[in-house]
Amino acid sequence: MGIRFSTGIWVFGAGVERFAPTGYKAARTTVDLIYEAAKVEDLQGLEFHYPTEVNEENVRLVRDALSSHNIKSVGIAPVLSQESQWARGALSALDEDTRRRAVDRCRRAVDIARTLDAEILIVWPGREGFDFPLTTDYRRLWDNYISAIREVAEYGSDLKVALEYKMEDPASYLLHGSAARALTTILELRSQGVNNVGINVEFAHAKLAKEYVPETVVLISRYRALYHLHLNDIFTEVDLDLFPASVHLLEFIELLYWLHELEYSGWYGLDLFPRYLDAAEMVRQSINNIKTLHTALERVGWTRIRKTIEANNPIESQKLLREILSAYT
Ligand SMILES: [Mn+2]
Repeated sequence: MGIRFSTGIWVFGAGVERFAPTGYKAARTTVDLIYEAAKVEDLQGLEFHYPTEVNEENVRLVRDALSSHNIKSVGIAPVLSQESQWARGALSALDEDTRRRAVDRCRRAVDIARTLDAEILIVWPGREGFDFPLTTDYRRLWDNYISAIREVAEYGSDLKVALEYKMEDPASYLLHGSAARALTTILELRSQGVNNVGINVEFAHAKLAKEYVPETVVLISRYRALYHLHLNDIFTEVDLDLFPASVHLLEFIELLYWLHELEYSGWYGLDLFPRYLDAAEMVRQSINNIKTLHTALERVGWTRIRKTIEANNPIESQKLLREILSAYT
């Protein structure tokens, strides 16, 4: 099958959310969480936030724990939203001191990524936007944001910088609300000679942007910018990181087809929120959902699916969907 699965170490954490401010479970050290993650048979990679989950103090312990469990460090995500210092923006902040601190946070995250041999810097620009109308010079906001991403990408020139877009929350309005908006930043930076910025597509965030995710990954791949995936699912408007394919099953089937067709060779990252569930079991079931769907597609045959799509016949496509579902056993 050749799919490499990773997930965030935060998936194994206490599960703090706005309606459970102390979490659903006890807090544990990152090394203990790695031990927990290692129980998931098909998990080959982990992602970490800097500095909350990995930092200068524990990075060697984390590296040793990963290597003793034969798990790869995939990506580091600098924390740029969950602290009061970023309330008014981080990389795009109109306050220059704040913006310098945000760039510095990313540079340190790059250093940690190098120590752990991680290939991706995940930038989730959750505060890069604004909260209220008539408060912001949008020209300065965009200038600040793009020049900060440029600085980070140049510092981390040996890494892939993956922007994770989302419409809103925590900021009321985010600059990168959709794949196309993130692509404008990527293309602008390329015109300045910066070629290591791409996208981390989170399934639920794409749904919030009213995107059809199979088409979205094709658009992004057109620009060779599909750097990473955060697979999960969502009912309607609240981002609760559900089991992948548990709501949008048919869309997920087509997504897996296109990732194969595009020869996507990156990680299949899982961004999940187990809440009160056992985290290892949620990751295990998520991987099984994806593997089983992938096997169903294989059984039907990639060529057969490609030919049906090429035929551009909606009636035949419905027959194909049922064929894939009956292969899904
Ligand atoms: Mn995510």
